[in-house]
This record gives sequence, structure tokens and C-alpha cells, in this order.
Amino acid sequence: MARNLPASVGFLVEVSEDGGSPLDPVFASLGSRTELSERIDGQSLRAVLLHSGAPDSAHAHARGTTVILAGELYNQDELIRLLPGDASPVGDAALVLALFAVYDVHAFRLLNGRFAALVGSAGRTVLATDHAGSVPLYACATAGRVLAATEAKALRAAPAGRPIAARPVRRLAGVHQVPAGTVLDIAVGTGKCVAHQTWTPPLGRRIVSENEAVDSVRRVLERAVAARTGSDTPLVVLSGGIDSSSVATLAARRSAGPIDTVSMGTEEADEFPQARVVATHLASAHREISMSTADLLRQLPHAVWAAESLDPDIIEYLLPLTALYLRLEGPGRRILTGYGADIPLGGMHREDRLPQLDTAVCHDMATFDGLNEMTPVLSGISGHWSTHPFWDRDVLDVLVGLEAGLKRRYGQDKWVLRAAMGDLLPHEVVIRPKLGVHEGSGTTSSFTRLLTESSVPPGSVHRAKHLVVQQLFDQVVVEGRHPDEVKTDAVVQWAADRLDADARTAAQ
Ligand code: AMP
Ligand code: PCX
Ligand code: MG
Repeated sequence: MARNLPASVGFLVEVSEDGGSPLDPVFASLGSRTELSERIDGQSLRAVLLHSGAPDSAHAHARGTTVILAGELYNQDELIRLLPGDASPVGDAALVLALFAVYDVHAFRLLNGRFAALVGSAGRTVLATDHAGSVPLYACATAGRVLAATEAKALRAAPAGRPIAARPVRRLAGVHQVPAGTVLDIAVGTGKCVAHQTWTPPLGRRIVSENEAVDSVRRVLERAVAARTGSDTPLVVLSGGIDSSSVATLAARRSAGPIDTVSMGTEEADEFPQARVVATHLASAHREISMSTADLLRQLPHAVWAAESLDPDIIEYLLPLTALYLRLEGPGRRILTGYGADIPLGGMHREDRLPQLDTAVCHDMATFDGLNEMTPVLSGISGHWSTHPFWDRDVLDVLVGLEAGLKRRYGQDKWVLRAAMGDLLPHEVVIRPKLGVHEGSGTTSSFTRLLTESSVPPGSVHRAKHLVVQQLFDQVVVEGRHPDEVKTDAVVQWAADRLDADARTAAQ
């Protein structure tokens, strides 16, 4: 299906029995805002949709049920086949509405997408995330009132809600994050909540031949890239590693003209030559964006503001991407990345033993939830929409489910992917092991140096990074400050002083 940006990229919704009092719709994502207001069987539903000009298909209403959807679906064609012969709903929200009428909450087990959704019907508010929770969704429920938003900061002024079957958000009493692949069915009158899990990563491993594995990886990734490529020229954030190069080459194959690619680097490190090999091979319109590590580190508050993540490792992966997106001028683009490939393939696991490889895959697949590393808000803060083909539901099912010996083979990491792309990329690209974005951009090393230069002892650097990220979260999410007002240097000094004080207390 041809498309540019999703109809909506975020929302704040309030469902209440007494009309409630409106919250301030605060989002880090850029976008126009459209308000809508409806009565559903004695309750009022008020929503603010964040969008880039055409929000109509993010919202659907029929027979006392309303659907609001931020993001997009990737398997509309399959889904439409489930509906009665002549039904062909226009837009993703209408499609979910039609499926909900047939399957109720179980409709969400059918969807392959990148979305957060709300369904309002008589007495019920249903909240749903995609299989990966890739569009974060937060909720706050009290008797008679349910609030939901795609950014936690939009709920910072919400009244303390009752505990629900979801993860509490640090220092936002009553605000919870809806887990990945989950539907929460909330009774508005009481605030009581029932959770249904709609997806879980495969735990078994399929035994298939090399050829079968390679063919299925190629086919499923092709489909995932096709479903994410709009009518405009695709833009791929390209490191020159096998993951983003695979996405770029598959996007280029289905594009009528040259695709756009962009790479970032700093004075400390870049992978510009490696990315250039791929860009030249694809004849893409390629751009290199270079920045100082000082400028990069100044964007730390923006990375935390966008990702609303408390994990310092994840913030190190996301900072260079945030800084890159902030330098991509408008209008809003659809951006494809290779993010996430290393998780189901164990790409960050640099050794040969298969039990350890599968242990790493199992661990990463069991712990990604709540890290928000796939969030579209990262690029949303500069008005763009990012999407990650490797975390397509069908791609994940295939990749996770391959036995470990197909992931590490003939001394190569991610062997099955390299073999699947072998005929489309230069040999040197196919075989090169790659650094992570945090290493290839000098992010980890420059962040570490900033701390040690502020007299953090080398053994306390990780703890200091944790404190910095937590403090940034408190300022830009919990307290609602704009990241332009928050200075990385001041927060780093605060963390160094705090560690120093803790060390003195311990020594007494
Ligand atoms: P990684 O797995 O470390 O390569 O990073 C995840 C994704 O981020 C890659 O697949 C690329 O899409 C993107 N990326 C990483 N490094 C860069 C870079 N230096 N410039 C542009 N995009 C990058
Ligand atoms: N990545 C990885 C994901 C980082 C690990 N995340 C996790 N375990 N939840 C990827 O792109 O697959 C890098 C830099 O590599 C980010
Ligand atoms: Mg990668």
C-alpha cells in the first residue's frame, strides 16, 4: 500500500464518566494536533491526535465503538481477507474497528504493525500495543476515568491511579506502561483491568536446511521492507553494516529512482568509508553528517526526553541516532533502519559457542520490553517517522526461531542474514563484522571521558551513566522541563558529586 507518514504518530485520550478535566497534551514528538470528542454510552471520550496533516484514518467510530490508532499496520491485505466479502475498511483504525467487532480483544493477536491503540466502547477502554511494544503506551486508571498516552510525560499531571497489570513509571504515581504485545481491558466504572498477552517470542527452535533458512529470511525481510516503504523515496539510516545495508538494498530494489541514505559520525569515530561502499553500490543519494562529540553529548537530554528510557546502555545506542535525526531537516520523512537485527540473531554476542549464543538471544528477547529502544519518538522530535523491518512480527518469528547454528556458522556472526543477502551486496559488506552504533560513532568513549574528566573513577563510570540518565529522566519526563533547558554538563557534575559524597559516606 502506498503511503508516506502514518495518519497519527501519537495520542492523549481521556475516557471518563463525569467529563473530567482536560490534561495538557505535552509531547516530545512534533506534529499538528487534532482534538476529537465523543459520547459513548454515558461516557465522554476526548482525544488529542498528533499527526502530520491527515489524521482522519487514525480514528474510526461505528455502533458505539471508537478506535484511535497511532502508527501503522503492515498486514492489511491479510487482515482484510478475514472480513465479510464486501467489507473494505479505509484506513488502519477502521480496519481494527471491523476486526474488533468480530474478534473483540483477540483482534490484536492478528495484527502485524507498529502501533499503540485505544478502543472505547460501552463501559470499557481497551488499550493495545504491537507485538514489540514499539510505540510506547502509558495508562492511568481510576474509578470512572481512564487516561492513555503514547508518551509518559503527557500523563505527568494525571491524578494517581489504581495499580494495573502493567509496569509503573518512575516517580509518576499511578502511571503504568502497557507491556509489549498486550491488551489491557479496563472497566471504566471501577478502573479494574484484565490483561491479555497477544504475542510472545518463539521459545522453540526450528530445524531447517541452510537453503530453507536463507530463503525464508530473504523472503520475510523483503516483505517487511516492502510493507514499510512508502510512495516517496525511502530514506535509510546507513552504517554500512550488514543490517542497515540489507534494508537499504531491499528498499533500493523496489524503488523507481535512487533511494536516500545518511550516515553520522563524530571527530572521534565514524564508519563513513564502510557506508560509502554500500551507497556507491546502490547509487543512493548519500549524505554524511559529522558532528563533534561535544555536540553529540549535548543532545543527551533530548535522547532521554524522546525515549523515556532509564537504561544507560540503551540511551548510548539511541543518542547518536537522536542527534542524527535532529539534523535531518523537514518535511517529515519515512526512515528505515537496521535497528534490532542483533537481538534475535545474537549479533552483539562475539564468540563461537552456541549455548551462550542462544542464552544471549533468550535473555535479550525476554528483556527488551520497556526499554523503548524502538520508539518512533526518537525521530518524531524532528517530525520524522522511523520504522525497523527487523522487528516486523513475521521477521522476528523467523529469526528468533532459527536454531543457533544458523546464526553463528563458519566463524561468522549473523551468518543466515549474510547468506540471505550475499547476491545483493558487495562481498566485503557481506562478510565484515561491525561495531555497534555506540562504538562506531564514539558515543560510549566520549560519554565515558566526560565522566572521568569530571573525576568519576573508572570503576564507577557505569553507575555514573545510570545516575545521569535517571536524573535526565526526572527532569525532562517527570518534571516536564524542555531538554533545551537542561545542560548535560551540569547533570554530569551532579552525578560525579553524588558518587563522591556516597564514597565519603561509605568510607566513614
Ligand atoms: P547497529 O546495530 O549498531 O548497526 O545500529 C542499529 C542501526 O542504527 C543500524 O542498523 C543503522 O540503521 C543505524 N546506524 C547505526 N550506526 C549508524 C551511523 N553511523 N549512521 C547512520 N545510521 C546508523
Ligand atoms: N544495537 C542492537 C540492539 C541493542 C541491544 N538491545 C537489547 N538487548 N534490547 C541492534 O540494533 O540490534 C546495536 C546498537 O548493536 C543497538
Ligand atoms: Mg545492527
